[in-house]
Amino acid sequence: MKRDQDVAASFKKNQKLDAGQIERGLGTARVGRCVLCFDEVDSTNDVAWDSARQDNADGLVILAESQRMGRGRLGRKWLSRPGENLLFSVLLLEGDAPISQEAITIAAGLSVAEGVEDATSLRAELKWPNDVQIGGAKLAGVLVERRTVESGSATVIGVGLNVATAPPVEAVDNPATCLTAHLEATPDRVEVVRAVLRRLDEWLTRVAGGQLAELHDAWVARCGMLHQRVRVLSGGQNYEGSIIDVDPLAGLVLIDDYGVRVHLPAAETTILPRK
Ligand code: BT5
Repeated sequence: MKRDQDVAASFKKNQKLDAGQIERGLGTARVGRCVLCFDEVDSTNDVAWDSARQDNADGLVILAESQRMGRGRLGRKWLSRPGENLLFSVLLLEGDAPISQEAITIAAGLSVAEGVEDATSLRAELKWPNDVQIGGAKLAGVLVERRTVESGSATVIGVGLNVATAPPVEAVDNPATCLTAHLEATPDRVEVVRAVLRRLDEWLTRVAGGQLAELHDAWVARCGMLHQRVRVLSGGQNYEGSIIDVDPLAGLVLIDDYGVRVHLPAAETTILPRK
C-alpha cells in the first residue's frame, strides 16, 4: 500500500504541465526554445503544424493534457487518459537541407528511450521503427510527419509516452505499459519530458553533423530484434524473413525467404504479431 507521504508526492508531481517549468534551464540549442502547454487539442501534431508558417518556430514544443484525435501511423489512434501521460510534438523547420525522415524517426525513438532512462533509471528498448518498450510492452510511440511549407521542408515529431497509465489490453493491438507500473511512485512528467527533449536536441545536432553511424550503433544496442524472424507489412505488401540491420537512411533491412535483401522504410512499415 502507498504511504500518505507517497500519495501526496505523486499527486503534487502529477499537477498540470507548466511550460515555464519545462523551458527553464533546459539547456538545449534548438528543441524547446519555446514550449506551449494546452489542456485539450485534437492532436499536438496539428497544433505544431499550425505554427509551421512562423519563421521563428523552429524547435517549438507543444504539449497537451489530452487529445480528442491523437493519431498513430497509418490511420491508427493514440489513446491516453487526460492529465496522466505525456503527449507532445516538436516542430523542426529544416529549410532546403532536411535530415532524412528515417533518421529523425529512429533518433526520436532513441531519445525517448534514453530520456526515460535518464529520468527514471528504467531501461527502455526499441522496436523498429517507432516503439519504445519496457519488458516487451509498448511504453511510447513516435509519429514523424514531414511537409513542405513556405520556408522549405518541415517535420513534426509527435510522441505519446505513458507515464501514469496505459490503455487496457482490449483497446490496443499489442500489450501496453506505463512508467508507474515499473516504479514505486509516479515520476514527475516535467522531468521526463525535459530529459527526452535534451536527448532529442543532442541527437538532432549529431545527426545534422553526420553522426549516422553513432545513431545506428546506439539504436541497435537497444533493439532486441536483430536476426529475429518477422512478418512485416510494408506499402500494402507482406514480407517474411530475418532482420539483418536497421539503417538510419534505408529503414529496416530484411533478408526474405528467397535470400533477397529488402529495404523497408519506417513510415509505411509495420511489424506484424507472430502467428
Ligand atoms: C505510434 O503509432 O505509436 C505513434 C503514436 C504517436 C502519438 C503521439 S501523441 C502526441 C502526438 N500527437 C498525435 O496525434 N500523435 C502523436 P503506431 O505505431 O501506429 O501505433 C498505434 C497503435 O498503438 C494503436 O493502434 C494501438 O494499438 C496502440 N496504442 C494506442 N495508444 C497506445 C498507448 N497509449 N500505449 C500503447 N499503445 C497504444
